[in-house]
Amino acid sequence: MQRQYYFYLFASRAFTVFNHLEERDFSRFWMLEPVHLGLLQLISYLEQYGIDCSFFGPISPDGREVDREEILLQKILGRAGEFDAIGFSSITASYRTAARMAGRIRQEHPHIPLILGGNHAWVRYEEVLRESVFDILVHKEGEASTLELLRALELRKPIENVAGISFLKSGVVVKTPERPRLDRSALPMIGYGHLEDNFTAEEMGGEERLSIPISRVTPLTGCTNDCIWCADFWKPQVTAQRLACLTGELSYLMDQRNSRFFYLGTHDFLHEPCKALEIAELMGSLRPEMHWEAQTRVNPGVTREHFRRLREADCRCLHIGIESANQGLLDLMGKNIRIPEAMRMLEYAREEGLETHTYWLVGSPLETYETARQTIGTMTAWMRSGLSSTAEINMLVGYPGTRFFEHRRQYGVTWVDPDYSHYDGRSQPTFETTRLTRRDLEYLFHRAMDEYCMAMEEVIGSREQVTERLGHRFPNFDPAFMEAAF
Ligand code: B12
Ligand code: SF4
Repeated sequence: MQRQYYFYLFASRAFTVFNHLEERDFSRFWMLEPVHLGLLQLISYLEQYGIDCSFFGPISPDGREVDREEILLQKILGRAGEFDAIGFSSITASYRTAARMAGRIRQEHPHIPLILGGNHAWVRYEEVLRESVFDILVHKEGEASTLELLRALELRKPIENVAGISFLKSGVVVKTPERPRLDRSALPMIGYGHLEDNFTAEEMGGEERLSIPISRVTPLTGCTNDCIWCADFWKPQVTAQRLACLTGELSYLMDQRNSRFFYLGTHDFLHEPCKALEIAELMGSLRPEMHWEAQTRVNPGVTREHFRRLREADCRCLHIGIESANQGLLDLMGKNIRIPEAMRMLEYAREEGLETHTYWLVGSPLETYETARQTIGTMTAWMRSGLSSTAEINMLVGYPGTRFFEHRRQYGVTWVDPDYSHYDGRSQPTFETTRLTRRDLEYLFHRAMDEYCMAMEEVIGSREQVTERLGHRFPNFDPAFMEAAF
């Protein structure tokens, strides 16, 4: 069912926002897998200060299924002796893999300091330090903390004075003070040049460089809202990248990485409509065959005129989180949107020629069978009416560190899955509540995907018709590529 869901998700996007992409671009989607923006950003920052870095990432040549973990591990082990420290990045779902790989490195190279960064390490720092071999955890933004940490290690100075890290000292967990947020507006460009550090020509499909047909750029970061289940730490301010830096990044991606579409990974693009239009103007001045889309929140202050100007600037689509069709649940989760306002915003955007992509959830806090059915029904109604040109539905994962997870009893949660590797948002329910069992959640999610596919079939055609229309632009359904591309 999930494959069919991905099929329709892919096709609906291929027929709308990606309709200028060619067979060649689609055949390169697998190249998106190793692009890790956080690590590559960290590398370019450290190199400014004379610290040499090498980037290792997973790759599945031509989309073939390979043992990603083992191949990656062998590559790191093969070169480990060259490094003064080895760092891993993980989110909750990949934490166990990172810990397992670090364990193998520790066995063969017991003296190399092992560092972990990324979203999971700092929300569970005590647990991670106690149960894994990682020596030091870098919390939240990594750039300045890692630089100071590496300098201290190099000079054999105590690391207690480095803000933004945690480690074990004589068996006791030490957490140093938080570091204020970095001014990210002038960071050096993401170190894309390091992508190929550890790939053979064969792994890159015989090409000299990996292509990034769809690129994610972030001219704005942060969100002033606070949904109780949001695991994102780039809150609460909205900060902007300098336009000159953005221009350089866009040119690089178009010229050197064959980018043909930009996804603005902004949490709230229309937070300040004037700023958004300034960015839009820049995006609109790119090559005519270049298109873009952005992620934003529902904002009742945005007018038709704003949408018209976005369309003129070649914006193809806006991504908007709706999550639930039940206003009571939206209020409870702190989403801070009103459904009629969301509908009006979508209507205006559609009338001005923009596509709209909405996000929905099964398993919102205090969800019942009825509210889930209401959400599924509304999502499919909006897809059928065209209010939402395309859509995505996910099962809520309560990530450690979020209010939903930490105060779960308040939300009727009776069980959480202890296996973090299931927290990837696609395989199975990770909690159970007094209102919905795991089986209920699983059933509702399957039902949601099923109804999604039925609605899509009405809108864009049967599988056979869609396959025919797609021609050679056929997707690879490996979730690693689907996630990276959509
Ligand atoms: C872009 C993005 C993606 C992209 C690309 C990811 C990438 N690796 O570049 C794609 C679309 C592929 C993606 C996929 C997924 N993502 Co995602 N993604 C994001 C997003 C929006 C931005 C990440 C980013 O680039 N940030 C900017 C960079 C600069 O920050 P960073 O990566 O955090 O890195 C900084 C620090 O964390 C630290 N750091 C990171 N690593 C390391 C390592 C070391 C050694 C050190 C010292 C420091 C350090 O330094 C970096 C620079 O400051 C975040 C939300 C967010 N805004 O953080 C979600 C987010 C990270 N994703 C999330 C999830 C769940 C997923 C998926 C599982 C979704 C799914 N259902 O499939 C997949 C899994 C993919 C995978 N295999 O890892 C969750 C993770 C929650 C959690 N606690 O686990 C987040 C937080 C979104 C959310 N709110 O729920 N994602
Ligand atoms: S609106 Fe989006 S980014 Fe902002 S808190 Fe909610 S889920 Fe997180």
